[in-house]
Amino acid sequence: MKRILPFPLVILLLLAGMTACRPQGAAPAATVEVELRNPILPGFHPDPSVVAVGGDYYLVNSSFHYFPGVPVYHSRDLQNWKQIGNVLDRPSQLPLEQSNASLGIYAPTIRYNDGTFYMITTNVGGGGNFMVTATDPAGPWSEPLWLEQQGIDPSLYFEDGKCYMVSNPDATITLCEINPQTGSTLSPGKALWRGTGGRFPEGPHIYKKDGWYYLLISEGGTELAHKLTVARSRDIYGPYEANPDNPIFTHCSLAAQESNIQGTGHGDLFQAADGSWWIVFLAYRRYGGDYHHLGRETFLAPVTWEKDWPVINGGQPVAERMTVCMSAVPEEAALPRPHEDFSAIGPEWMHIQHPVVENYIAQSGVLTLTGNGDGFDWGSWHPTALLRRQETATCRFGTQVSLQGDGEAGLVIYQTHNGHAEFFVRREKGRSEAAVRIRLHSILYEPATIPLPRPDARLDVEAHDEYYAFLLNGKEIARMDARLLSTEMAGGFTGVTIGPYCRNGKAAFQGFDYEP
Ligand code: 6LW
Repeated sequence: MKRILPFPLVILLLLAGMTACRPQGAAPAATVEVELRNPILPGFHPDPSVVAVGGDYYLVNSSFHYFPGVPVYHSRDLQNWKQIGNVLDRPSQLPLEQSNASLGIYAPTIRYNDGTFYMITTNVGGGGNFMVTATDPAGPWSEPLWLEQQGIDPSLYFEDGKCYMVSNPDATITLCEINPQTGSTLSPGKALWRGTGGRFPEGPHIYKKDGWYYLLISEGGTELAHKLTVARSRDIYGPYEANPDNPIFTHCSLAAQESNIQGTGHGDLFQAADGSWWIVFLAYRRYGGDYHHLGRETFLAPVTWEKDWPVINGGQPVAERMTVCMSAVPEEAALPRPHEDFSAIGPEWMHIQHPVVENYIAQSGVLTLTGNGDGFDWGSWHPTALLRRQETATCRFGTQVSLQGDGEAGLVIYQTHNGHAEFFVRREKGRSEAAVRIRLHSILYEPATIPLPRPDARLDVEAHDEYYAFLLNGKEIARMDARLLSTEMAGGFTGVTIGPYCRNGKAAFQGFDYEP
């Protein structure tokens, strides 16, 4: 019988000049060659985990000391992802006292079983491993069930009414059975695998396909030596045999040494609605040499199976643009929001640790922030600041800020407490000025200080891959090398976030403009 493509699909194929193709394992539905744009989630989106439920895909990332924690994204086409909430949006779910850019929420895993979504993760320094559940991944999610098995990067695997947890205590991937209703441990931890000898065996996930249990892990640490390795067994408790072709994916290779994409690892495999296999994983893009400041980002690559082992992207390095076979589902329209008026503070806005709620008032397009003395240095843990991810190395953001009396308020570019920059208006003893201040470890530097008639100014920042330019009322007054805020320099596991802040006094912001 002749297959008639739905009209919108025909248009889509014609417009894009796409050719039909069939990914391995995919059902004979309409699939086409498309250009995959990586990273699928640019900017600070590390440790991705994904679950496919019918034709819907849900993805989570780690969030460290930010509140709310664990962003949740939804997609139907694997290319366009929309944030639908944050898993941990109540302080009771997310103790963050003493937390910083190297602590707090590490690698989450999202899974679905029998009508319930599960998110399991570690709050490092804040109670260890726990999981929460929801019937709708947009929330609300439950209060935490705290788990006994130690190690980081816990993951869940469900089969035949049983729920297994895997994590890496003592650098050994270890499995136990748990009660998913209570979190209690039902079996002693069984050591499964220590990896192939790389440091930091972590990020384990278990999958089953064609009678094999696969144990996918990361080794080498999250920097340049990061890699994915895999082992398999006929029995979930092992013994596991390592793939002779390990590592199955790394950019720490001759083939990828010139790539701007590095640090590839920490992946999660999944099967799409059409039967094809994919992996989400983290990697970062380098700017200005071996430096990255946007954080570890979420990438996607196709997976095939050869001799019952997964092969990622045909064994080749990934690129920012790749031709892949995908089901031709219509794309969701991405919603660019160049001007944020704060009428409804969306899920992309975050705070460092828990906010002091009464210090934030949004009304009629104006955001009024009250400072509490906290800035972004060590010891300042509750700054009045609304932060969002800087997603592209080239972008522009800005605001009009007016101080009401003495104080300091403006824009922050924050990587960690060791590396951040502020562009602000300050009023002290009746004198007003605008200034740029850069903190890098023990160095504190103000490259520009400009007197102002009033504590009121238009502040814009232009990010140009390797540097930031600071524009006061439209005129450039200073530049900063972006490498100063790189993870290599400032440390942590996060990426640059940007937004309005008020350190002292009270300030009004006429919204926030952000153009990627
Ligand atoms: C995470 C670990 C990792 O727990 O980095 O790159 C750690 N992989 O799996 C923090 O994100």
